[in-house]
Amino acid sequence: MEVVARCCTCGRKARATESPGNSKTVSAGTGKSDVRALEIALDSTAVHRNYDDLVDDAELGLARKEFFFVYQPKLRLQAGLLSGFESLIRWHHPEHGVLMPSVFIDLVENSYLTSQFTDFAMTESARVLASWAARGYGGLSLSVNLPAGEITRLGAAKRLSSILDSYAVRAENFQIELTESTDPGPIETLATAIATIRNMGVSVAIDDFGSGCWSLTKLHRLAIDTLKLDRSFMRDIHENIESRAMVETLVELGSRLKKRVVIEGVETEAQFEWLRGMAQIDCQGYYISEPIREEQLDGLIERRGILC
Ligand code: G
Ligand code: MN
Repeated sequence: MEVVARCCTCGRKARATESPGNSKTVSAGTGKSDVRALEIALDSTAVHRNYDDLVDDAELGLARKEFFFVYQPKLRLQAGLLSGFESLIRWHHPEHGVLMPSVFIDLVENSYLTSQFTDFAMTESARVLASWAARGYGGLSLSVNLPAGEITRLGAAKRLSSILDSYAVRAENFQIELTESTDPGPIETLATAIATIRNMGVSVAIDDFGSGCWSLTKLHRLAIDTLKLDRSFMRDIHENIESRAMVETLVELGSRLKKRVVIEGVETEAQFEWLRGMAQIDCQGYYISEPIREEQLDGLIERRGILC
């Protein structure tokens, strides 16, 4: 089957064809780095289903285990070693192939399925963390993307705690990335939920900081551990002195506030080399590694090494 896919960096369309195994390969008449940056992202217009049908499909898909996670590493820059991973959901749709979250996550998060997906994401991550610890990778952290509403929901912290207990996972290795792009709700409610979760030992990150709803006021009010800078800042650092100033200043702000800072969207050697001049930061992006399958972890760790 041929589908239309979209390049994450340039938005250009490309053809995706079925390859052996259960994912697709994507090729396009684009430059080398574009090809590297291509991910299987179905154009939402290519999914010819209405909202209710897609929610039904997603519910069925959950039962049929069509959803899976890939894992993208973060590299602690100064040490040159992997510090942890982010789990990223994918949907192996029976008709449309592997779908990126941009196609379905809004729909899922605005439906009655939200809490089922949260449970699935937390349980899968706990299972994976337990398997990493058993294989000697106990130093790695793993983060899960969740909207604020999922941690402020009644009983959310208790549920997370029971999932971590059932896999005997150290809470310190678990992180929640708050993914909100619009209003995360009352700030006091969110601050309380974050405090409860951090008291358990789980850390909390603000995802895509600098874009969407994450203002400096919110940063000021929320006691979080990690700032993940929106990847748009890195895109043109080599052409734009102001982009460089933004990244430098936000990193400085993060470290002054004693937050860990993760730079997202590191796609080229030149971007990576430029970042080397900075203090303690973590880097994430295609230059370090694209998201990988669970079974590719050993190979990546062999090549990159991990923090103890
Ligand atoms: O905002 P968040 O970090 O949760 O987004 C993760 C998404 O970004 C994933 O779907 C992942 O595949 C994609 N991604 C990861 N690294 C890069 C990168 O270097 N460049 C671009 N454009 N997208 C990336
Ligand atoms: Mn994220």
